[in-house]
Amino acid sequence: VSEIPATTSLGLVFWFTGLSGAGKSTLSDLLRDRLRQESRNPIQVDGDALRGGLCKDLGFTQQDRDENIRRAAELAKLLANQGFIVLCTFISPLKQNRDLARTIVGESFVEVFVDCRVQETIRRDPKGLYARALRGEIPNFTGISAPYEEPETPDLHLRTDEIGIVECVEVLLTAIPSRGSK
Ligand code: ADX
Repeated sequence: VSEIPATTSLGLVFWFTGLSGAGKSTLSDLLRDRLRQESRNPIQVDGDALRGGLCKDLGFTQQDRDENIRRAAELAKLLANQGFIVLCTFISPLKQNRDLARTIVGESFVEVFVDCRVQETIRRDPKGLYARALRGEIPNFTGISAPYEEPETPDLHLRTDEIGIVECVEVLLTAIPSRGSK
Protein backbone atom coordinates (compact mmCIF):
# COMPACT_ATOMS: atom_id res chain seq x y z
CA VAL A 1 0.00 0.00 0.00
CA SER A 2 1.56 3.24 -1.08
CA GLU A 3 1.00 6.30 1.11
CA ILE A 4 -0.93 9.18 -0.37
CA PRO A 5 1.04 12.44 -0.16
CA ALA A 6 0.28 14.39 3.00
CA THR A 7 0.00 17.53 0.89
CA THR A 8 -3.47 16.32 -0.04
CA SER A 9 -5.09 18.43 2.63
CA LEU A 10 -8.44 18.93 0.94
CA GLY A 11 -10.51 16.25 -0.66
CA LEU A 12 -9.45 13.03 -2.25
CA VAL A 13 -10.61 11.11 -5.29
CA PHE A 14 -10.65 7.34 -5.13
CA TRP A 15 -10.95 6.23 -8.74
CA PHE A 16 -12.13 2.61 -8.81
CA THR A 17 -11.39 0.92 -12.13
CA GLY A 18 -12.23 -2.66 -13.03
CA LEU A 19 -14.60 -4.94 -14.88
CA SER A 20 -18.34 -4.79 -14.43
CA GLY A 21 -19.05 -7.06 -11.47
CA ALA A 22 -15.53 -6.77 -10.04
CA GLY A 23 -16.88 -5.09 -6.90
CA LYS A 24 -16.35 -1.36 -7.52
CA SER A 25 -19.77 -0.26 -6.30
CA THR A 26 -19.82 -2.69 -3.38
CA LEU A 27 -16.47 -1.35 -2.20
CA SER A 28 -17.60 2.23 -2.72
CA ASP A 29 -20.78 1.63 -0.69
CA LEU A 30 -18.91 0.05 2.21
CA LEU A 31 -16.22 2.71 2.22
CA ARG A 32 -18.91 5.40 2.14
CA ASP A 33 -20.58 3.89 5.20
CA ARG A 34 -17.29 3.63 7.09
CA LEU A 35 -16.34 7.20 6.26
CA ARG A 36 -19.74 8.48 7.37
CA GLN A 37 -19.26 6.74 10.70
CA GLU A 38 -16.04 8.68 11.06
CA SER A 39 -17.79 11.95 10.14
CA ARG A 40 -15.77 12.27 6.99
CA ASN A 41 -17.27 13.63 3.82
CA PRO A 42 -17.77 10.85 1.26
CA ILE A 43 -19.65 11.37 -1.96
CA GLN A 44 -20.24 8.82 -4.70
CA VAL A 45 -19.94 9.36 -8.43
CA ASP A 46 -20.97 6.20 -10.22
CA GLY A 47 -20.94 5.14 -13.86
CA ASP A 48 -24.44 3.68 -13.97
CA ALA A 49 -25.82 6.71 -12.07
CA LEU A 50 -24.19 9.24 -14.39
CA ARG A 51 -25.25 7.29 -17.42
CA GLY A 52 -28.84 7.55 -16.17
CA GLY A 53 -28.72 11.33 -16.43
CA LEU A 54 -25.70 13.57 -16.89
CA CYS A 55 -24.19 11.16 -19.43
CA LYS A 56 -27.42 9.84 -20.92
CA ASP A 57 -26.27 10.86 -24.38
CA LEU A 58 -23.27 8.50 -24.25
CA GLY A 59 -22.87 4.86 -25.20
CA PHE A 60 -19.94 2.46 -25.01
CA THR A 61 -17.80 3.28 -28.01
CA GLN A 62 -14.26 4.25 -27.15
CA GLN A 63 -15.07 7.86 -27.93
CA ASP A 64 -18.16 7.90 -25.71
CA ARG A 65 -16.29 6.25 -22.84
CA ASP A 66 -13.59 8.92 -23.16
CA GLU A 67 -16.23 11.62 -22.81
CA ASN A 68 -17.97 9.79 -19.95
CA ILE A 69 -14.70 9.64 -18.02
CA ARG A 70 -13.87 13.26 -18.81
CA ARG A 71 -17.17 14.49 -17.38
CA ALA A 72 -16.86 12.27 -14.33
CA ALA A 73 -13.32 13.45 -13.65
CA GLU A 74 -14.31 17.10 -13.97
CA LEU A 75 -17.14 16.53 -11.50
CA ALA A 76 -14.84 14.66 -9.13
CA LYS A 77 -12.34 17.50 -9.25
CA LEU A 78 -15.00 20.07 -8.38
CA LEU A 79 -16.12 18.01 -5.41
CA ALA A 80 -12.64 17.15 -4.18
CA ASN A 81 -11.70 20.82 -4.27
CA GLN A 82 -14.58 21.40 -1.87
CA GLY A 83 -13.27 18.86 0.60
CA PHE A 84 -15.23 15.78 -0.29
CA ILE A 85 -13.76 12.31 -0.42
CA VAL A 86 -15.04 11.36 -3.85
CA LEU A 87 -15.64 7.70 -4.66
CA CYS A 88 -15.69 7.29 -8.45
CA THR A 89 -16.75 3.93 -9.86
CA PHE A 90 -16.15 3.62 -13.58
CA ILE A 91 -14.89 0.68 -15.60
CA SER A 92 -12.53 3.18 -17.27
CA PRO A 93 -11.15 0.34 -19.38
CA LEU A 94 -8.22 1.99 -21.08
CA LYS A 95 -5.01 3.42 -19.69
CA GLN A 96 -5.79 6.59 -21.60
CA ASN A 97 -9.10 6.90 -19.67
CA ARG A 98 -7.38 6.67 -16.31
CA ASP A 99 -4.53 8.92 -17.36
CA LEU A 100 -6.99 11.58 -18.48
CA ALA A 101 -8.88 11.34 -15.19
CA ARG A 102 -5.62 11.67 -13.25
CA THR A 103 -4.60 14.69 -15.31
CA ILE A 104 -7.93 16.41 -14.71
CA VAL A 105 -8.15 15.66 -10.99
CA GLY A 106 -4.51 16.29 -10.14
CA GLU A 107 -2.59 15.18 -7.07
CA SER A 108 -5.59 14.10 -5.02
CA PHE A 109 -6.20 11.23 -7.47
CA VAL A 110 -5.88 7.69 -6.15
CA GLU A 111 -6.21 4.94 -8.75
CA VAL A 112 -7.70 1.79 -7.26
CA PHE A 113 -7.55 -1.34 -9.40
CA VAL A 114 -10.50 -3.52 -8.43
CA ASP A 115 -9.06 -6.72 -9.79
CA CYS A 116 -11.23 -9.74 -10.43
CA ARG A 117 -10.76 -12.47 -13.02
CA VAL A 118 -13.24 -12.27 -15.86
CA GLN A 119 -14.27 -15.89 -15.20
CA GLU A 120 -15.36 -14.77 -11.75
CA THR A 121 -17.26 -11.69 -12.98
CA ILE A 122 -19.04 -13.97 -15.46
CA ARG A 123 -19.92 -16.30 -12.57
CA ARG A 124 -21.17 -13.40 -10.42
CA ASP A 125 -22.97 -11.61 -13.27
CA PRO A 126 -25.12 -9.51 -10.88
CA LYS A 127 -26.96 -7.71 -13.67
CA GLY A 128 -27.15 -10.62 -16.12
CA LEU A 129 -25.14 -8.57 -18.60
CA TYR A 130 -22.33 -11.09 -19.14
CA ALA A 131 -24.79 -13.77 -20.17
CA ARG A 132 -26.27 -11.38 -22.69
CA ALA A 133 -22.86 -10.21 -23.88
CA LEU A 134 -21.70 -13.82 -24.34
CA ARG A 135 -24.79 -14.43 -26.46
CA GLY A 136 -23.67 -11.52 -28.62
CA GLU A 137 -26.55 -9.30 -27.53
CA ILE A 138 -24.43 -6.46 -26.14
CA PRO A 139 -21.73 -5.11 -28.45
CA ASN A 140 -18.51 -3.64 -27.05
CA PHE A 141 -18.97 -5.29 -23.69
CA THR A 142 -15.86 -4.84 -21.56
CA GLY A 143 -14.04 -8.10 -20.90
CA ILE A 144 -16.02 -9.97 -23.57
CA SER A 145 -16.02 -7.99 -26.79
CA ALA A 146 -14.19 -4.83 -25.74
CA PRO A 147 -10.78 -4.55 -24.07
CA TYR A 148 -9.90 -3.94 -20.44
CA GLU A 149 -6.30 -2.82 -20.05
CA GLU A 150 -5.16 -3.78 -16.58
CA PRO A 151 -3.47 -0.93 -14.70
CA GLU A 152 0.26 -1.60 -14.41
CA THR A 153 1.02 0.79 -11.58
CA PRO A 154 -2.20 1.52 -9.70
CA ASP A 155 -1.93 3.33 -6.37
CA LEU A 156 -3.90 0.50 -4.78
CA HIS A 157 -4.49 -3.01 -6.08
CA LEU A 158 -7.37 -4.97 -4.56
CA ARG A 159 -7.98 -8.57 -5.58
CA THR A 160 -11.66 -8.98 -4.84
CA ASP A 161 -11.65 -12.58 -5.99
CA GLU A 162 -8.99 -13.44 -3.41
CA ILE A 163 -9.55 -11.26 -0.36
CA GLY A 164 -12.74 -10.28 1.41
CA ILE A 165 -14.51 -7.00 0.81
CA VAL A 166 -14.11 -5.86 4.43
CA GLU A 167 -10.38 -6.38 4.20
CA CYS A 168 -10.31 -4.37 0.96
CA VAL A 169 -12.06 -1.49 2.69
CA GLU A 170 -9.46 -1.54 5.45
CA VAL A 171 -6.75 -1.14 2.82
CA LEU A 172 -8.60 1.83 1.37
CA LEU A 173 -9.03 3.43 4.79
CA THR A 174 -5.34 3.19 5.58
CA ALA A 175 -4.57 5.04 2.34
CA ILE A 176 -6.40 8.15 3.54
CA PRO A 177 -4.00 10.68 5.01
CA SER A 178 -4.62 12.26 8.42
CA ARG A 179 -7.41 9.81 9.10
CA GLY A 180 -8.90 10.28 12.51
CA SER A 181 -7.53 13.77 12.89
CA LYS A 182 -10.49 15.40 11.19
S1 ADX B 1 -17.00 3.27 -18.76
O1 ADX B 1 -16.35 2.27 -19.65
O2 ADX B 1 -17.46 4.45 -19.49
O3 ADX B 1 -16.13 3.61 -17.61
P1 ADX B 1 -19.20 2.91 -16.94
O4 ADX B 1 -18.51 2.51 -15.69
O5 ADX B 1 -19.64 4.33 -17.05
O6 ADX B 1 -18.28 2.48 -18.19
O7 ADX B 1 -20.49 2.01 -17.14
C1 ADX B 1 -20.41 0.62 -16.98
C2 ADX B 1 -21.77 0.00 -16.69
O8 ADX B 1 -22.61 0.13 -17.82
C3 ADX B 1 -21.64 -1.48 -16.43
O9 ADX B 1 -21.53 -1.77 -15.05
C4 ADX B 1 -22.91 -2.06 -16.99
O10 ADX B 1 -23.91 -2.03 -16.02
C5 ADX B 1 -23.31 -1.08 -18.07
N1 ADX B 1 -23.00 -1.47 -19.46
C6 ADX B 1 -23.90 -1.46 -20.48
N2 ADX B 1 -23.32 -1.77 -21.65
C7 ADX B 1 -22.00 -1.98 -21.39
C8 ADX B 1 -20.88 -2.31 -22.21
N3 ADX B 1 -21.00 -2.49 -23.53
N4 ADX B 1 -19.67 -2.44 -21.62
C9 ADX B 1 -19.55 -2.27 -20.30
N5 ADX B 1 -20.57 -1.94 -19.46
C10 ADX B 1 -21.80 -1.79 -20.00
